[in-house]
Amino acid sequence: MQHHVNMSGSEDGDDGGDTSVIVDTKPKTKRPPLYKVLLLNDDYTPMEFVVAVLERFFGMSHAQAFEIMLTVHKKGVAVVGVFSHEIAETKVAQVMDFARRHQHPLQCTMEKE
Ligand code: TYC
Repeated sequence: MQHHVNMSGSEDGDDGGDTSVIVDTKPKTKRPPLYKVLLLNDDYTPMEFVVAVLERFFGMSHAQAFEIMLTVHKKGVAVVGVFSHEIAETKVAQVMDFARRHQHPLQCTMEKE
């Protein structure tokens, strides 16, 4: 805990000497910002490939992965996870590299939550 000493002279109005007031300040811890990892729909990437991506890189069960894949297919985009900046960057790079190697146009991006 940090203390600020407020030494009042003319403002302390007690006609005596200066008084010291100790004011406690909030101990400000700072949580790191979180980032959403987004998967985007396209017309060419096979559904089963997207399911495999969600299982492999996001630890989803087959049922969970199929559900999220369908959400992306129908809505155009879905959040597939929320991570620290470094982990989110790694996930995006892994997915983009995996898609490129298989010659699928699948897009994965991140944005601050
Ligand atoms: N729309 C694709 C299809 O019909 C499937 C798909 C789903 C592609 C999700 C990308 O992120 C995606 N084959």
